[in-house]
Amino acid sequence: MYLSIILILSAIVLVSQVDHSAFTVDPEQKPFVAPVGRDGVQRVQILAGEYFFTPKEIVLRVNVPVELLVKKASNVVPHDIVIKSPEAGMDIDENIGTEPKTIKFTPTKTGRFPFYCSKKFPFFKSHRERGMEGVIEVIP
Ligand SMILES: [Cu+2]
Repeated sequence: MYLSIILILSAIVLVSQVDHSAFTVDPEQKPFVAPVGRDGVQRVQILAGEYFFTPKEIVLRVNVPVELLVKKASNVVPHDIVIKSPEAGMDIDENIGTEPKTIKFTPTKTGRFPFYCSKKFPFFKSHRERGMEGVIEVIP
């Protein structure tokens, strides 16, 4: 009897520990607020991997020029970055290599706009479905 109570109690402790860790915030998941350089350009470095972008939430100012410095972690899997929001001044579709590539644009509208990798192997889920997507939030 006592043994089963102890077992139940320890099970509750274990479950609550698991629960607790599920609420731990991953620092990489915080929105990245792009700093504006002395030259008036806001810059963000983006890393592409299997299957993610870091940072995956980017905060940009409207009507301020942007330079994204994009590269991928390894050369094994092909990746690209696509932002299809021409109404907001962002119409981008660029392959990503292990050498950093600079992508320039100026967001012209506030709002939340998706970016993603459009690569997909036949018969497999797309990279976007596997998690290679993020959001650009353009603020006033
Ligand atoms: Cu990809």
